[in-house]
Amino acid sequence: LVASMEEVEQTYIMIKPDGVQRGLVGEIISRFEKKGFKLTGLKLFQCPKELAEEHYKDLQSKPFFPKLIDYITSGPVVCMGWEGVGVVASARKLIGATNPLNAEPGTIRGDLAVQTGRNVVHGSDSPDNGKHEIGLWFKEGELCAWTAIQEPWLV
Ligand code: RTP
Repeated sequence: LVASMEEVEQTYIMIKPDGVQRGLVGEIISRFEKKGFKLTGLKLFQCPKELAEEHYKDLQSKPFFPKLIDYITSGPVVCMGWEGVGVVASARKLIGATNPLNAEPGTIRGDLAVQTGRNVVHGSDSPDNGKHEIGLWFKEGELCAWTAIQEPWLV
């Protein structure tokens, strides 16, 4: 029943400025909490241009890159670290396809978004990137390692 340390992954989830502006922060956090993942970091943050460019550097050559940087820096984002077995792929499933019109109903983008350029949330695409992005967006001391005190069915 207890997962080994190797199975436990970290992912970086970010509510983009449109999610904050539209009042979807609670709704989006709830979906990861209800699934059963563990929150390890959480902050509201105005992202500087340099950090947005670093985070999305793999997309540097894309024609939409400047618009993407403007979007991500247009207002505060909510930065989150989530931990759990299989959390990276599972979070991507909960988030849904990049283009919200292709995202299944029941997913965050499928339920809450319409445009690729306003797709409300980001999720790391591999366990290595999960660790890397958490390191990029959080300072030491901002993350919290904690253990649930009791299994809920024993309460
Ligand atoms: P994310 O990194 O935000 O979780 O998104 P993703 O993996 O689903 O998609 P990716 O291809 O890595 O693109 C990153 C973000 O760039 C914006 N985008 N705009 N054609 C476009 O205008 C376009 N394509 C991508 C989206 O905000 C996408 O989430």
